[in-house]
Amino acid sequence: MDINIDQTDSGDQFLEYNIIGGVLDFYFLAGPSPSEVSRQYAEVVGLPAMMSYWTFGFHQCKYGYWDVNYAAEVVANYSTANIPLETLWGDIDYMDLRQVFTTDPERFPLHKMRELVDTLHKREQHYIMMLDPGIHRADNYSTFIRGEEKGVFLKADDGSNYRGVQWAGEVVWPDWIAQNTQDWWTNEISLFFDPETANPPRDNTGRPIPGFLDDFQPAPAAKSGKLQSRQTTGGQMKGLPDRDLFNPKYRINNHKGELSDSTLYSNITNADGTYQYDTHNLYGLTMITATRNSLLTRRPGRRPFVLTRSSFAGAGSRAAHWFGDNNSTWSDYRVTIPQLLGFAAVHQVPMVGSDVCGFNGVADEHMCARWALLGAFMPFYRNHADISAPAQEFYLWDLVAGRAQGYRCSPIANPLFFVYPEDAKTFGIDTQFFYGDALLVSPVTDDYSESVTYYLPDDIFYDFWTFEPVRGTGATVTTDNVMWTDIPVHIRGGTVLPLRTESANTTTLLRQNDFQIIVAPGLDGKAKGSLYLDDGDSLDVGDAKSDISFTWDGTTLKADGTFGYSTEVMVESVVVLGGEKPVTQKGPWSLDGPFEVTFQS
Ligand code: MIG
Repeated sequence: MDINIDQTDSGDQFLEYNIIGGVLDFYFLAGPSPSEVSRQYAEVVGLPAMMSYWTFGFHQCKYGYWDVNYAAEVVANYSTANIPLETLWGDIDYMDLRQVFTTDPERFPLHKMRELVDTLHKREQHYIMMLDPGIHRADNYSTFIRGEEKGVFLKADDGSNYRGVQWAGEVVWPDWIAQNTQDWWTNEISLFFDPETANPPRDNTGRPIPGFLDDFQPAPAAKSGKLQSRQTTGGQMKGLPDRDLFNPKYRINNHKGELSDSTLYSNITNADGTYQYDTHNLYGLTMITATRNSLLTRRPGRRPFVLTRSSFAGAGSRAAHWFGDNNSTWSDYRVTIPQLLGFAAVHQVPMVGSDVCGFNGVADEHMCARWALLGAFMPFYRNHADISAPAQEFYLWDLVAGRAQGYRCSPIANPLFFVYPEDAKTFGIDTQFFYGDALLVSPVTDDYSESVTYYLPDDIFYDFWTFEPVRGTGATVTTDNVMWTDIPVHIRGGTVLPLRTESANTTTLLRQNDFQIIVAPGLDGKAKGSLYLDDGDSLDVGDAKSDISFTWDGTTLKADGTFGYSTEVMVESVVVLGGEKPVTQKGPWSLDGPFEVTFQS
């Protein structure tokens, strides 16, 4: 589809949709405030999925970790450099000949993989493996054979499997709409995780063995397939008849060439008779839906983590999103802010982030230093690079390692105009954002620069690093000499901020640290904030959660709400900003129930 945002000759703004297929569900969300529009959108597409606490930790990935030893070394190097590392990723390197659900017997042999993952788990770290949808079409590849048996692959218009070329060679692709695809996928995922069946005997690709069970027999793919046309015509909401599926009369303004270039042919049919022409935008969404279901079957009750770069409306209720293969350039560093804001504040996909330090090309120390700082304020925080890119792990450079040892708190990002909808000067700002609604992040955005000019609304702020009050005047401010280990962050007056007393190298350790509560009074002297606590992993926590609200009336901090999550973690201290210097009271206060802390004025 083409979406044009433009103006008429007389200056009236309009929005124009030109859509060549599919179904258009059109809603008007009346707000009136921008953040209300966002909440209303969530009512239409679904609330974002709960993410496990550990997924907010720092992730390291790279295409081209060529064996299990290299992967282990990366983990060790992070520890040696004392930089937090929560999760290591395995790109397609781990696969045997790039076939999903297999491991390379020489470079990633199974017993070493188990050792790697067991070691990570002992250290409270995690391992995530990448999956591709392209399934190697080979008669000795059991994932393909089982899929073929269940009829789960997309069909060409003569009813045969649609075949293409991808990582493993000749591949077919799952039809996520077909009846058996979910079961097949769930089975493949659980077989891959299940140590007992990780080394199944080779499938019989030769002669039948009479008198033995089915799984001793040659797999059906080895027999000759009967072709069955999937084409249907008209009248079933499957698209208008007589369309030219390759060259529709309206040509979308697609800079990537013809509709079917570099992707599935638009005339491929899905099991329900629909065409990829109409459904292609949903391919990624249907894949993450199936994958989420598979993970839920494997570990019922725990929050699945699925990450995709192919999204559609509603993706946030199933998965996290990253922005795909970006470049190690300053402009791609800058664009991560509007990308974050679009997904987190508007599309309701809050678990979002870019490949930190960039995927393609060469990252350098200065750019990576800035990117590491900015990435820490994005909900999904992963350093990732291509096989052709030089290594860019944070421990490689002093400037980057310096700050990567920093701090992280809860996600969700807001553009400035969500927080100051009355202030027209905030409308176009896409180089700053609020992390939550309390922290204003204003990174250095110019190439190799040490200064930044950013906007401070007419309000009271406090420097996040020094706690000094800063009176915003609805104008820009320039800060020079911003160190390479520094990122300007301000606390918005009127907020109460629960922070962990110190950072830690894994979220498991972080969760054992106490809280320090920062009170940042607004211009009226008041402030409020909140703290949500649960076990960080259960899908349904029932009553075992605490939803605590903090209010500050000028002299007393009151903590109230529900306290169903029992924890030994305490509130260690309360710090009130805004006087000549911050005033601190030491607790501890338990998080098992309401409490109050009064300051003498
Ligand atoms: O670039 O699996 O977006 O994250 O490292 C080619 C290899 C294919 C694209 C993914 C990227 C991943 C890479 N893949």
